[in-house]
Amino acid sequence: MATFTARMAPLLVVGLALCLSGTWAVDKGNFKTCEQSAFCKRQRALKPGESPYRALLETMELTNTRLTLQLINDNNKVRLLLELYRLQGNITRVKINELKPLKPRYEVPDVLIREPTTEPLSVLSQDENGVVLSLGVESQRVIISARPFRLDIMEGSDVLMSLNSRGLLAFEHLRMRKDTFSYKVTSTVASVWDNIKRVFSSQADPEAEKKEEADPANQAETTKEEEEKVEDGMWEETFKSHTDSKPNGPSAVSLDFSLPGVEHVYGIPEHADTLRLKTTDNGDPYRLYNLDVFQYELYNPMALYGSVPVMVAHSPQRTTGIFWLNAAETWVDISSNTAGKTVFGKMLDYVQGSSETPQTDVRWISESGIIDVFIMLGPTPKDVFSQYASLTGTQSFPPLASLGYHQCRWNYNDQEDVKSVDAGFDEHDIPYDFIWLDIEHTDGKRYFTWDPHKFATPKEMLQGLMDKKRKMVAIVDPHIKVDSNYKIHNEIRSLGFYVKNKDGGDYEGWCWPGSASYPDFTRADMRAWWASMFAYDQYEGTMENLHTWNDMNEPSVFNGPEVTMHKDAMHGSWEHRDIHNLYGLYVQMATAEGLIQRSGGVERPFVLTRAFFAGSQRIGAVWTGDNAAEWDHLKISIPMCLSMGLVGISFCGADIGGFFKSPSTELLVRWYQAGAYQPFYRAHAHLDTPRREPWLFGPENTALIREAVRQRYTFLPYWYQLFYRAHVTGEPVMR
Ligand code: NBV
Repeated sequence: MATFTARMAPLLVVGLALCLSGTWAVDKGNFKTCEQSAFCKRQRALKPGESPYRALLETMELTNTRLTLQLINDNNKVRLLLELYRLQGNITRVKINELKPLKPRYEVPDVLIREPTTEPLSVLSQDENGVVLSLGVESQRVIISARPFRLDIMEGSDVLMSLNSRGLLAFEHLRMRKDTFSYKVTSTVASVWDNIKRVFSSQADPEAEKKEEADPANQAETTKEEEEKVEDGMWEETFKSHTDSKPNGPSAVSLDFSLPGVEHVYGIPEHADTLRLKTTDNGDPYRLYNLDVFQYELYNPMALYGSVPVMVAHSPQRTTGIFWLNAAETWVDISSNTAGKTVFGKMLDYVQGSSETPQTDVRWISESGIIDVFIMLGPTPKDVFSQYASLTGTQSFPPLASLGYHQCRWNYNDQEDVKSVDAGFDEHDIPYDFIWLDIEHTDGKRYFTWDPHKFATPKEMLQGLMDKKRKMVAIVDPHIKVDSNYKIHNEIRSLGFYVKNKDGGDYEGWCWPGSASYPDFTRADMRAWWASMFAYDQYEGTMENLHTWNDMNEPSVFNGPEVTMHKDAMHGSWEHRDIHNLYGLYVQMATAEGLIQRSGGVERPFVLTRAFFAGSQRIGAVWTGDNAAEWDHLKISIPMCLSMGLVGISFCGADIGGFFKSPSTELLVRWYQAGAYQPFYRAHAHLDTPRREPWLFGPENTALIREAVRQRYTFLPYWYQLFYRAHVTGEPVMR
């Protein structure tokens, strides 16, 4: 592993200086393309065609609300188990897992608000080619075709959505590594499974064993290992100087969805791209992998800080949605039969009576986990919003003040500075509610502490703000300085709460404090401990008007692969690979819980996060990270926040003025004016940029900014109302 040393810090500074002096470009070489991500490359090499999967109709079992069916891959004889559910509110859930995985595969916890309510399913007809199921409402049916396996969801004579119609279902089963583990190639999956169980179970049950042998599902069609090719990147993958050890080998899952009648698809944030998603035939798929991307580029499908694996498909007739519940690195390909056709071309088709219906095809590829997909059948956009909300919850209802204006910069230097900025607002008669402190307020980047010189009396500062009914936000990042004199570090270490590296030691990476470890937020006991650290007697110098900002929670690891955590780091028995996109959600969840608890469960918390996942809307606000003081960045803030709203996350904003570089006065004013109409309204600026408080640009511009901020406050009751609606129904605030 390449280590980042203090001697390399100047490089970082040079990087920052370069970007501040004007050359804006993401270093694409730091981030993988699909071609450089072994599983994406493998899966994308699979072209549409006949699927090797066959549904074994004789294995079908139907209880009142659950259908199960085995699928077999005719190439390698590995069996999968398909489960199908009809959920309350016009949602169909399809789960596919290995019938007998060598070990359990990760199923995402804590994102669904509850176990969804199932509704009755019934078989309408069945023959050797397939099964027709009734979905109970509006003549909706699911047709399961056996050979090859595909699934069509119909309403009347319309196909609403088809799964595996392009034959791209792929499920890399867990397997033994051949060169390090010798076993007979003729052994069956079942016997490997049995051996493992025998070794690990102290009380073998002979009766159960007999039953298993009699089960046809376990019998040896399965000389599967004979067939399999070992490709580069299956058991180890190197990117730049980082090697991913992949102890579990290949484990990717993939599935295609066809959307007849659909020309417009939206969602799957976070990408700095147009609202309507583009086809990906001539480039990379959209990538969902929470990453700290320095100087992100606009209009491309590269991953950014957060991921919500939800796509909304819209046509004048119907809106549907796909929620792919998987927290591993994911890529989404989009193609369309009308892509590239001009409006004139489409009209010509229409006049000439061309019978081809427009269609969008999408394909989801994830590195590990299972296929667990919720198909939200609309039919209206509002229905899709409430269907998604019924699964993952709605936007938390924010404290009213947090909908006002926020004044931030990296950094307000000391208490005096805070006081004078605060006074500046009064002097210039500009309303504001929150002033923010970035990482420099801490004692050497030790979160939950204050710099003893610059912020010697934090309570006094907070009280000063409180006297004017104002609030403050202080940053708390999840990388913890490895320092035996730091209470937070000592406790996390002694409680064994850090993420582990592949060899079992505490995972260490490089971040703002230097060497840092990362609490394992996937653990409920860790989250409870973290929450308890926000108590007034633990987090010294705090009061009820201090709220929290979680940054760098992708997590960002300066010297890690793609600036994040190694995929073979361990969270208990799960690899970081399985949970990566969930980490940021858990950080914000534990933090918000802390703020709730410290108020005795009375107050609604305000917590801003940079990384997010499906369900983050239940916790707090999100911003679009490190943008730049450029017109294009102001423009992109609109589709970026609209996209998030479509998938539940309404409380979204972009740094007003742009984080990197210095805005022209006109850009700054325009940004204040546009930002006043976006849900989260915060000005922010990089450490090395000149100061830009609203009164520093001459009286005319101060007046324009004052006017914009006052407009925001004039509409505050309306914002509050919109957020209440979002909280109750799931409909987006920004439209
Ligand atoms: O904590 C410093 C910054 C913060 O101001 C910004 O908003 C975050 O997105 N943080 C990133 C780390 C450094 C960025 C170069």
